[in-house]
Amino acid sequence: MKALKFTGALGAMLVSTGAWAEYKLNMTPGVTEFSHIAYGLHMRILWICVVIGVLVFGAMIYSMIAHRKSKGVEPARFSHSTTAEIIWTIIPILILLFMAYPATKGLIAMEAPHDKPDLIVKVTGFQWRWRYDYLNEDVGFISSLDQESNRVRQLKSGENPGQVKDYLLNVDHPLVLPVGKQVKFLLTADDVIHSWWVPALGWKRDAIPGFVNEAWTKIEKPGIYRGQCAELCGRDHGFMPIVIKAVTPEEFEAWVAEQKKSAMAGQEIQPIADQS
Ligand SMILES: [Cu+2]
Repeated sequence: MKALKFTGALGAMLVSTGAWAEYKLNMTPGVTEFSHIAYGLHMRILWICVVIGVLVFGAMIYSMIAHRKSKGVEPARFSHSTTAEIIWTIIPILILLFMAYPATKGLIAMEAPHDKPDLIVKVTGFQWRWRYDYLNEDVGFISSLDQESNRVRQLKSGENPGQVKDYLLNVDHPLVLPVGKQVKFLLTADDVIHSWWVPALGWKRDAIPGFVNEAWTKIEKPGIYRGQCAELCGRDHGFMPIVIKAVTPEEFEAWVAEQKKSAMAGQEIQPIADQS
């Protein structure tokens, strides 16, 4: 009876397409040139592994079946083969070069884009929030976990947290960036090591006190891109998400103007309208 129930539940899970719609097995391709490089490398190496797996397991299974003892096959008795050793040294070297060349090219491109930056954003990690400063715009603010996630995370287990949208992945003030513009990030921290990671951008950089790390991005399409601190930085490490709101250059200009106005009036920085 138990087994029947289990099979039924498993069957229900498999046919409930709603659950599958959100379920992605593969890495996401992201929205920048660098994320496409990372995705391309990931796919290239995956297929190399698939081909190697098929060849190696194919040869093993074939050998086990075709050369089995019950068929009266006698094992060969040689102990050394120079030809085999040369082959199994050269082929892996070629495979490694085939993987290393595009990987190195991609890393070099990520380190030094040719264009000049249109915008420089300084990212500072704190326990446990991020500060963003738009260096050429004189705009800056702190971005913390959104209030609703913060309230719900402090409930005792067993209490019903309700439905919090983007639980622990939402912030009060997202980092607003223009699409199609070359953005340079300067990353540092004020207390311990943090790491700024938005998967859709295709890279992750440590934010280290006393150091300034650099990273670049050029976002291709408007949208909300979420990430998290990726360095275990203390008790509330899991509660310092990152949200990027990528908007058109015109919307960005308007947002910057608004921030400057409210900063001049001594008001708090206003979050951009909605985050959905
Ligand atoms: Cu952190």
